[in-house]
Amino acid sequence: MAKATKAAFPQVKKPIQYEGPDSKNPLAFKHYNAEEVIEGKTMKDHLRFSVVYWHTFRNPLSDPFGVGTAIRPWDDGTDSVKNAQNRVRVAFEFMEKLGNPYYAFHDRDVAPEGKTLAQSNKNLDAVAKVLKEEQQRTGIKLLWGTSCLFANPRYMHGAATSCNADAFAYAAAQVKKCMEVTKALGGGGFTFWGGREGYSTLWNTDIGRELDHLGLFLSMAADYKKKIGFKGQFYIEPKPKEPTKHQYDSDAAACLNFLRAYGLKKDFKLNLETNHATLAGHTMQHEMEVAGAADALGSIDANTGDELLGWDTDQFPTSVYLTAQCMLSLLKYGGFKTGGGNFDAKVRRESFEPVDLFHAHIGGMDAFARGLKIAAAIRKDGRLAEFVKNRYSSWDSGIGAKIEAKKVGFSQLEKYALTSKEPKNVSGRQEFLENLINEFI
Ligand code: XUL
Ligand code: CO
Repeated sequence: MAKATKAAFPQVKKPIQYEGPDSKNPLAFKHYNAEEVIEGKTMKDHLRFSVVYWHTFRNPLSDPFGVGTAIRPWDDGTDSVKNAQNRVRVAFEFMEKLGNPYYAFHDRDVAPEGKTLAQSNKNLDAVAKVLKEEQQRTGIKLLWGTSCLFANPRYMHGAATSCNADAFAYAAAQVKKCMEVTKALGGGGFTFWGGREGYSTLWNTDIGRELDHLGLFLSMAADYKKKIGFKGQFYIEPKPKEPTKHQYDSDAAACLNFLRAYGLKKDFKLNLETNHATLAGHTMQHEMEVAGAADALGSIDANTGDELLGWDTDQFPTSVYLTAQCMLSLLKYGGFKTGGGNFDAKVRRESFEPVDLFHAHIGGMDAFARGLKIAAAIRKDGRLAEFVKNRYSSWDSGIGAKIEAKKVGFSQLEKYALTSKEPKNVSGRQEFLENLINEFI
């Protein structure tokens, strides 16, 4: 099959260019300069931007109060494999013009679900064939694949944590197939977002049994990964609620506890999403620091919520404070290895034209590029890191060093405290540090 016959984005004739901070062109990058080197690596390699198939190419822009508004002239409105294959050509035209090196998908966003599992698998193979062709034509790679284990009514009680063992089995078969396809497409990872792995009421729920089942499901996935020699990274994506009232993978700390309890820590890293962090009552910086400190910072779903709306609005990130925080934490923990900056974000219902998709992604990429430059400048300046290092200096020698080296216990510490002066604290200098950060933003 050839490329999509008619250009889907006629307003965008050539790839989006970097024009610098003074440009007024809405279809140009002001800060994202792919080949610019920062801390020894190009922006492209630092940020590893990825476009999500589900929002960018499948979201009709409906909300609970109204139908979808998105105008997507290339879509024939059917659930046919042919339409899905044509959409792949359009998606790659978009990404080629945007200049993102990666994309991510759910099995059911790229290919339609059939009447049977066998038919769904066949549909997925037929679309994956076109995905592969387009990947080869453009050099755009799959950041990660994932299975949609939450949309079909069979998963109303969850997938791995369903009360229905048949739903668990179906989900396992679906993940097996999607992992095979992800491997065939050279995917760099596979994500597990527990869409309905949680509960709506505790009156009907056996939490212990459900968690054991989730542990079993993910162990089987890890076994199968080894069996087929899939080398991609597994991720769990925390989210505390929505669609369920409580999801087991509620935040980074809950996921880490779960992974440790079920012996899965070695097999998984976390894919953190800003809007999920805020739904959990955390900042993204908090989530990234918790994951980073546990050597589990894998990838990020780069979006943002709205302070005044309480739900998962999945907006494109535009706050430079947010992106600077993200990039500081990311650089601190060594940057992305397999992961990337995955725009799990959708345009607003009112932004219904195809060109809005470009504005949205360009804005997100520029915001992250600025965040990267700011983070690198803060690191080069060194005062922040120096302050934190000094703040803990009592642990570098004397009694602190002895505690860290496990050379003393409570008895020796009591003796030390009895013979020492009252502990002398110094200021945390929060305001001083906030001002320091603002010097760079
Ligand atoms: C849902 C969400 C998902 C995952 C992939 O809130 O973020 O799209 O990223 O299943
Ligand atoms: Co996400």
